[in-house]
Amino acid sequence: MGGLLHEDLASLSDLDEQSLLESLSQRFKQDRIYTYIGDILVAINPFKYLPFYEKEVSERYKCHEKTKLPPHIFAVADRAYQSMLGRLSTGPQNQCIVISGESGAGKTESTKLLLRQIMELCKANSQLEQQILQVNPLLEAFGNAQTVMNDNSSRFGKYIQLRFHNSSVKGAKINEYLLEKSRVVHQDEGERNFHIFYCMLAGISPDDKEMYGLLDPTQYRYLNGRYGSEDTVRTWGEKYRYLCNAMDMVGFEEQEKVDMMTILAGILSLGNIMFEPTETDALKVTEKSMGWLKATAGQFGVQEEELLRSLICTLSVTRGEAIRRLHNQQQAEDARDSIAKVAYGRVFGWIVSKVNELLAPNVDLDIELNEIGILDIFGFENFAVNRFEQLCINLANEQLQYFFNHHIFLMEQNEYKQEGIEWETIAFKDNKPILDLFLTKPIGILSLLDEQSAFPQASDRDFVDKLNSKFKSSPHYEVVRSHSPLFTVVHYAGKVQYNGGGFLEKNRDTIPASIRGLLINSVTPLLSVLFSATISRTGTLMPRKAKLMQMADDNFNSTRKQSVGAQFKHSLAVLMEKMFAASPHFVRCIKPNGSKLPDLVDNKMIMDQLRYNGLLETIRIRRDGFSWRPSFTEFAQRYNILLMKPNLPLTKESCMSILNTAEIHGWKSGSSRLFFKYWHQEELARQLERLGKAALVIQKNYRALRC
Ligand code: AD9
Ligand code: MG
Repeated sequence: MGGLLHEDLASLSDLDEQSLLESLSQRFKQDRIYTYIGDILVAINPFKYLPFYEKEVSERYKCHEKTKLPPHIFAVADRAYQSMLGRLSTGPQNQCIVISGESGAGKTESTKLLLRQIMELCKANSQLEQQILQVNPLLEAFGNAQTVMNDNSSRFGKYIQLRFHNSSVKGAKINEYLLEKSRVVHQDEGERNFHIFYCMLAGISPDDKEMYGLLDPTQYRYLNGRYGSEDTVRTWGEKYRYLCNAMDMVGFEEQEKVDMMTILAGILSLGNIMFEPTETDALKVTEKSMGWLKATAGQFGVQEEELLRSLICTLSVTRGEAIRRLHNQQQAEDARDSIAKVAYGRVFGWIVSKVNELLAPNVDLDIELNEIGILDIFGFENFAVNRFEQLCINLANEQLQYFFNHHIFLMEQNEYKQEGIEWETIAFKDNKPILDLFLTKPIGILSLLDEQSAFPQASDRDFVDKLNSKFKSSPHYEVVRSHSPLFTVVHYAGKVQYNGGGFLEKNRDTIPASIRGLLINSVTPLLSVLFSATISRTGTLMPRKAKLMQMADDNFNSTRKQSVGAQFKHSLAVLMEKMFAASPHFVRCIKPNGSKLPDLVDNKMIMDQLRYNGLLETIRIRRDGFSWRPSFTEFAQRYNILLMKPNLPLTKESCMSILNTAEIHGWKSGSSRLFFKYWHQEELARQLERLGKAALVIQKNYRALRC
């Protein structure tokens, strides 16, 4: 079949944009959603169930030769695992799998498949592996939501680090990035709140519903008064039961689950509190929402009067004197929403730290662990209205594209130059200038945002005016003439118009002292702990509370004073450092259409993605280039066995003898290293394996003879 010929696009001698598009869409129409570009996997989202992931398929892809089976995400898992163990190159090494693509392209599904297959590769069916697999549904319930681009859109980024000793998994760590907290209080047309709210309301038993004080879902303003069809509700209910099970398996305690659900119920009630003016300057809670105030106070475990006070006024202390400032209606609503956002955000952060505590490797400190990291962030987004969250999400995608470019184009071509390899430079779209537009100090977008956020009187308009004056001549920035604080960034993946409204507030993300004080005093242990980060650890806390407290401290203390933008920038830098220190594997996810439908190809949409992902250039560099570049020492050390001479000097000459014996062709030699095609590594691995098998047979015969 024609499609089969194109399983590896880097093997084609001549390819232009149009034939690339045709190759991919032909394959897609035959349900061949996976295609290689050398060692890079391209995955097109099928939006339908395909019988590709069954046990039998998973078995077939274990320790397989890539060229003998069709392209598959399981092959990426296998390669990362074998490389981590040092079976494909010199010695065990940390690996990272980088999955990219726009919102709804299939990153999270790919992550789950990778995780599942890596756990299969570890073989043993231990409790730890089961726990690791349960983490995803748990995080998805709290961190994913329906958007117009994806029904299960990740509203946070995650980097999962799987830790191994030899071939078995010893633990895992989740790093989370920037949960979109604002979704708790507001969702745009056609979107929903985080899954957990709907699942909880659909799946909870009538008794528990009463215990948590939950009412009819359509009553809640934070859910937009919308719920779901009978079928959807049934699915949510099933998900909730599954989730409770997952929490048990991961190791959450009963009381912790109860506390968590009570806080979520409190958030829903809080959202229904509305305000109206009184005859004096003060506000009061409307008659209709008195019941909600009472319910919230009960669910949050705080005094009703105290809750009311923190909503309708702010207390500040200036020169030892307490000053009370009354809120207007907008400020009261903002205070209400900020309690909801901060409470939800902290519950999420706590879940992640709890998971990390439960899955931490339980091994001696001197045992060396190797790692496979899997990065699944929120994909590139361009909505009708794009806010601060989209700016951060798109910045993360810009950073990832840079990481890809750096590895595939920059590093590789620099090495050709340094090592004197003859090479015709392949141009690629370098997005470094866009990254600089965001990150340069002191005049990048994030620095200017921080500068403006430091002035209490500054407005979002002032911020956008500042951007306009600084960047009006940048090719990656466009001034928008409007009364609203709008501006446009020309991203690697297209132009996005942002609405600067709310940027300063979201970037500051401060919790008024009175709100923190209110929640610290909660009688719900979990809530109190989540807000006690500043209390001394030697306080008179109960042991359980003290433990929770320490986790909360670790999670929040270090980053408390930084702005959201600065924190995000820092966490991206830390992530990049980790990723640059590992061997990367790339999965490029492509979205075939904007309607989330199976068997539908929108050629323009795919072409746009091929272009901004730089896939044509990637094919060229993988076809003509040398993606495996071991030093002479590394190479001789690993493959001297092919000459049956373990004490061979680690020199260029030894490498040449090995390559001669192995009859490998098409490689080049530089001044300090060798340059191989991506498939050479597998060819050599095959020869080593054959040799290993032969050695085993000899051993067996020898033993048989002795008997
Ligand atoms: V976002 O940036 O988090 O908004 P993702 O993560 O890239 O996005 P996701 O993996 O959530 O997208 O995929 C979107 C939907 O496509 C899933 O909910 C599935 O319904 C569908 N999908 C994705 N990959 C597959 C697949 N391999 N097989 C079947 C798939 N369906
Ligand atoms: Mg996702």
